[in-house]
Amino acid sequence: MTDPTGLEQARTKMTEAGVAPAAIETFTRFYHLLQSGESGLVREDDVDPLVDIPNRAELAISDDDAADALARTAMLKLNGGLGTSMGMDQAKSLLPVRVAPGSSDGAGGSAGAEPEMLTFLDIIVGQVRAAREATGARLPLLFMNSFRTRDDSLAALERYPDIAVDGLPVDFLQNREPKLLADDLTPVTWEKDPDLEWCPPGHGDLYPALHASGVVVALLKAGFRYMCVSNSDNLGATPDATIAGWFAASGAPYAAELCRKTPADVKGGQLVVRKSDGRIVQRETAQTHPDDVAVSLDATRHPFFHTNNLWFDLEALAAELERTSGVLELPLIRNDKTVDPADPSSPKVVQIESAMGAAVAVFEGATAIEVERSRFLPVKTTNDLLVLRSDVYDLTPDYRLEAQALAPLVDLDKDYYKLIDGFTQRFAAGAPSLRDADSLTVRGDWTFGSGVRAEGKAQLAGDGGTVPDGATIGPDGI
Ligand code: UPG
Repeated sequence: MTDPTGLEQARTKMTEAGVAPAAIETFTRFYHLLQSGESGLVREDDVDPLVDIPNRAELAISDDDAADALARTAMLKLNGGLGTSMGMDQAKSLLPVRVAPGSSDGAGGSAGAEPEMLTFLDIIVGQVRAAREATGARLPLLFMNSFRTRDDSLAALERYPDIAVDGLPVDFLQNREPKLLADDLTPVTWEKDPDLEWCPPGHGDLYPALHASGVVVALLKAGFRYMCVSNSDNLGATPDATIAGWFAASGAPYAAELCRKTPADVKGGQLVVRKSDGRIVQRETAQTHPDDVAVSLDATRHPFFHTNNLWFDLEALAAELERTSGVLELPLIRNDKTVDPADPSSPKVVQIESAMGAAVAVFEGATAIEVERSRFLPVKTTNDLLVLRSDVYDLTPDYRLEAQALAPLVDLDKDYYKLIDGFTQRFAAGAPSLRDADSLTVRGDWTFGSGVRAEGKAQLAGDGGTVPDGATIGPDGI
């Protein structure tokens, strides 16, 4: 049964905590949807695949048009999420990813100076600085942080005082909302750690958070017209003049970058065409009916994956935020969890969430573009992190991760490698070479020595042990 006072309690809690009015109204709208049993599901029978889109590789944009559009583009990174699925209680973007160029990789495990490791944030800053230098574009770099990620991220960014330009802020804060008890939808109380009573409302909160921050208006005043938004865990989303030029010429208010789907693309979303009105809508994993999961992942029917690299015309965005007071009509995503994610016996809660990319249905004339895989290198799991740390990629002097081989499908034993601590311990001597691997499957508790190579359909099975320095792992193990 739903407690009729649940919504009022939640609104009061948010008001007292100083949450922005647009976020409280957004929460209220979603709360009503939740109460009415709205699932947000997008059923396969109601949609057609989205297939007919331009391809970045085939665009004919003049260098001048591309440079002109990039000069009016700002970069925004979504940085509000914690790497909870990897057992982190910090921003995922603070994870070390690569050894800095020129620093020893330490893969010999020998004594001596520790190699300098670059985090996602370091690499993002490096990419933007390099693009500024190469193109002369001002390229403001902004982050959307949450109350969980702000302090740590800003502290890490202090070493880059040049990332803010034209008096624009380096970040703005997204909102927070109460977790709701699954039983009666009242705000949960958790005296052990009252911080855990709150959660960020998903990246669909971009819109109320932008509205409250005034950032869109500030960017327009500073002479910017376009904004490229992407996940801070996607190091492929570098400043791109060609896409900026295409987007400017398209006149579209909004565009999403899509990538050809691979077997690794399971956590995330896709765009589909709603049969009832021909509009492009987003379908996230959480909005996919269990009976539709297989078909949604079938690349022969739905060839593209949603990268969450989005382009906004700032004038259109400002107008939409103004028109709606920051409360965009996005679908609800219901996320069932426990109040303490680390304690499965703690009370069951519902988190009300929404996805940034669902706004594709809100903007009349929204469009999409196919991009190369190099623009989508997401790190959702330690499997993805291992590939990114390996020699499958080279880190170029302009901080791009350049693929040297097709990325293999890595599947590490969840019992030992799912959480970042376990993963780090077992790969302390460095990531194995994966350039010659089609896949790497590890079952059991294996600790990797240095200079290890995986080849073909590499597999380790059994209870585990040590993979000696210099060993080659093949289809039959070591
Ligand atoms: N994030 C926030 N605030 C939140 C929640 C997440 O800033 O409240 C950030 C997070 O830090 C990360 C990004 O948003 O940088 C993406 O979040 P994540 O949970 O990793 O991704 P998903 O929400 O599962 O999927 C998004 C898109 C999906 C796309 C996928 C690509 O919704 O459509 O396929 O990213 O990786």
